[in-house]
Amino acid sequence: MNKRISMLFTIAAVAVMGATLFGSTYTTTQISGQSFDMNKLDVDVMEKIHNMGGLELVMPSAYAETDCGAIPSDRKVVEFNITGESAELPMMGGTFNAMTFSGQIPGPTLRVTQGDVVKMTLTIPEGEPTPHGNDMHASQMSAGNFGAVLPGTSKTYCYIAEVPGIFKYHCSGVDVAAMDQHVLSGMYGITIVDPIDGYKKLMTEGTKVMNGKVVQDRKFMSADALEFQLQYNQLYLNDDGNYDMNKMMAHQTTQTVVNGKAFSYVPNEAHNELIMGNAKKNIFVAQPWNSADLKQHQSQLLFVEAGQHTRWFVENQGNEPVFFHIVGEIIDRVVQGNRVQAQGTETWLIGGSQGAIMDVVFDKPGVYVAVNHDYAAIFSGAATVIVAGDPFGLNEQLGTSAKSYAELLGNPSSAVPPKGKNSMDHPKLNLNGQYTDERAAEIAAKLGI
Ligand SMILES: [Cu+2]
Repeated sequence: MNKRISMLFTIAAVAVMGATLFGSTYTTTQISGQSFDMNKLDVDVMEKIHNMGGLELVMPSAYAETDCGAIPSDRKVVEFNITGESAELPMMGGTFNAMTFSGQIPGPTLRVTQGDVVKMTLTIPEGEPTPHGNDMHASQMSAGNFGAVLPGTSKTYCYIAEVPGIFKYHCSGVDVAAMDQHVLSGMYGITIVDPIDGYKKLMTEGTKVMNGKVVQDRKFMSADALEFQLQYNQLYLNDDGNYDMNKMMAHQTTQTVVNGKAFSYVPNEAHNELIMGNAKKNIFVAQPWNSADLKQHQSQLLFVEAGQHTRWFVENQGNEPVFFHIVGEIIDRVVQGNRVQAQGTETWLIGGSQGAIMDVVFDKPGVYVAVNHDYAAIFSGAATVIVAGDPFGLNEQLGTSAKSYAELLGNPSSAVPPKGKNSMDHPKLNLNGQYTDERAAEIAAKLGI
C-alpha cells in the first residue's frame, strides 16, 4: 500500500469558488473535475479570493455566534477539543490513506443540551501534511470562521447551540479546496443537541383484541431510550488507497461505510462459535472483520432488548442518498429538529448532510438489519445487524437470564453516543471502531474497558 499522503487540491472546488466570485471566468470543462498536485496549482485564484475576504463576502453573520472572550456567565460551556490528523487505516480488503479528527472515523461525537455554549478548538499537529478546517453544522456563524487551520496551529470557535437535533460537523478542507477529499477520507462527525426539555414520550401503534373485537392498541413509552449512532458515507479510492476525485464525480463508490467501515456491524468468529458452534461457519453473507487479531476493527453486533425503546441518531455524511430502512421492523417515529416528521414509516430518506433521529421498538426477539435500501449501498457495506433479545435461545445454554446479549457481550463503543438527557445505560460496552491504535488506547482508558 502506498503510504504517501497525496497533497491533492480539487480543481472543482476552486473553480466553483472562482465562478461565484468572478462570474464566468471558469468554463464547464474546467469544472468537470481532476485531482492534481498542489505544487502545480495556480495559487493566484486562491490569493484573489483571500484578498477579497473569501466567502465572508457572500455569507451573512448569524446570531448564534458568540465571542469566546465574553461567554454569557449564565450558560453552561462545553469544551470540545479535536485534532486534524492523517492516518493509514484498514478498509475491507486492505488499507487506505485516511484523514481523521482525533485519530478516529467518524470524529468524536459532541453532545450538548440546547442553550449550551460550545467552545471548540481544532488543533493541527506540527508535521501534518495539509491544513484542515472546521465546518460545524450545529452552529450558526459566518462561514469566514471556517477557514484553514495551518499545521502547528489551533483555532477556537464559540457558539450557542440554539436548535436541537443531530448535526454534521466536517473538515472544510483548505479554505474549501479539497473539502471533498478530506470529508470522504474520514473527516466528519456529529453533534447531538438534546432538546432543553428532553425528548418526548414515544407512542407506538398496534392492535389488540378486546371483548372479541380487534381494536387499536396505542402504547406510550418513557422518553428514556437505549441509544445508537450510525453515520453513512462512501469511500472513493484508487488502487493505491488514495482518494480518487474522478470516481467521486462519477458517483462510483468504492465502498459504503457505516461509522467508518464497510460492514462494521456484522457477526464475527465469536458470534459464529456461539450460534453455529463453529468459529469458521459464517452466519451472515459478508463477514470481512471476523478475527480477534483485528482488535478494535473486528466487527461487532448491536444488541437491544425486545420491546425496548431505542433511539438512533442517523447522519448521512456522504455523497449519496440514504434510504434508511430496518429489515423486519417499522420505524416508530422520525424526529428532525425536535419536530416529529413521521410515525410508523417503513423507510426514511436522508439526503446528503442531513440527519434524523429514529425511535424504534423491536417488538419481538429476532435478527434485524438496518440498511441503506439502495442496493449498491447494501452490497458495498451498508448492512448493520441488530439482535433483539435472545432469538437463538442461548440463555439456557449459557445459564443466564439476560434480556439481550448486550448484557453478555456488550455493544460496540463506536455505535454508542455519549450520554444525554434521556439516555439509558448500556449494560456493557466493548472497544470497537475505526480508531488508530493510539486513539483506541485512549478510548479504552476513558471507558475503563
Ligand atoms: Cu481536513
